[in-house]
Amino acid sequence: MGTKTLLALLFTLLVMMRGLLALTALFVAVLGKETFEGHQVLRIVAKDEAQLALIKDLEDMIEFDVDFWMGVTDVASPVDIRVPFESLQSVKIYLETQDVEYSIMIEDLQLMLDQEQQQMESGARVAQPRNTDSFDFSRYHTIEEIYSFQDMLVAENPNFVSKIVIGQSYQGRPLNILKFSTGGTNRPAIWIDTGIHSREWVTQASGTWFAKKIVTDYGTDAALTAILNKMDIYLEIVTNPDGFYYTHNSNRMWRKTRKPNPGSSCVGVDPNRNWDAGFGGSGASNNPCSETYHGPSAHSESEVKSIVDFVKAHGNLKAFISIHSYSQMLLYPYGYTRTPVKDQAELHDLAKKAITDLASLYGTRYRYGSIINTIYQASGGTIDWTYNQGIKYSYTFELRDTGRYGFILPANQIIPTAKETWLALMAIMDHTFKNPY
Ligand code: BHK
Ligand code: ZN
Repeated sequence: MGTKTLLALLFTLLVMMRGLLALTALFVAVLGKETFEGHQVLRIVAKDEAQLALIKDLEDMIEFDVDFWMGVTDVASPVDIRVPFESLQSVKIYLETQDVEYSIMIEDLQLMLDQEQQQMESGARVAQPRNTDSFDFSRYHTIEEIYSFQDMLVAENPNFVSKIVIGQSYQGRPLNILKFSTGGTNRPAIWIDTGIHSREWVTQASGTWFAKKIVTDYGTDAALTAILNKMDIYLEIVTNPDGFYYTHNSNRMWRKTRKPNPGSSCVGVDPNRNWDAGFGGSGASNNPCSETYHGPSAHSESEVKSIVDFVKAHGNLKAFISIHSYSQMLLYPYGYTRTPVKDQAELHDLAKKAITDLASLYGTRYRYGSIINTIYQASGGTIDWTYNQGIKYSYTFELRDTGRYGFILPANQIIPTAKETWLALMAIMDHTFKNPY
């Protein structure tokens, strides 16, 4: 039997299995959490451009039900994919018949998730923190816990921290941002967001740590104090609350928003493809079932539109930092076009300084550069839009790790991750402060 016939056969089988999977999804909706027993994360390494194209094709083969954890970059960079147990054999055969090399990064995803859950529950047995000093930053927290942390921080620092509700998520959750301000009106400001992709849990956890760090360091750390005497900081920790809730209660691997797509059984839009910067171009999908679905129109997602409205109404943001995980990169625009930004040289040098500072703590190594040159072409991304709005210091972080644990980063890495990232954030904030424009 030829490879072509074999593949055709496989596809037929897979299409049949898709029906089964839809049924599974229904059960999950009724019974609770999706499980990932037997799901593996494979690391694929392409030998040449032809193999790279074959791996890219996997992205469009919805039948395979493959979830790209780390997308296709270039021949030198591995691609990480989560493959459900049901598709594992066929995907492996697909790779093997084409002589594409891969290794197994995660043998059984559910085992890892069970550990994560166990650690969260052992933390939950500790009494609810009554103030932010007793908040346990070394564990992952639910949206309720993070929202209550935010309120405690505001209550403890009424003259410094305030909460602004910039809108509502699709499901009606508040889109909260924390404002750190020592006075003035509409001061030049720095924006930081975490968790726009809900499954990237170390980002929301780090964001929570940053909030406490700002309060602790103001008045004691000279550099941060100087910044905050002239500028404000805005921090949105749970930028995709519906998705975040869903990762805790239904599907740990959820990335997108939770808005239904008319005419499709697939839910959600990729909020990092929904911005009005090359919207709908290469590097985004028009398939609602894709993890990179750009949505019906730019800013169709209220989680995105609320930030857009805030940024425009504020009009004085000088830095915009959007935090993702994983892969250890510091990126600047553009993602949608090869045309370099006019501030490329400055953004590049500052990125280098920031990742050097980051590495000084534990030696964690970051790559840096423009999105399109460093990861892949991606249209409709957050910081392409903010840069085009005139916010020069627009950056995206991809926090730890490089794929050993991926999105399931063990909780004991939260504080180290937050601490090292803070050094890079300080470098960017300090540069922004010292280079007014
Ligand atoms: C980052 C910034 C702009 C465009 C793309 C990216 C890479 C990011 C993505 O949206 O595909 C990868 C990712 O979620 C993992 O955080
Ligand atoms: Zn992301």
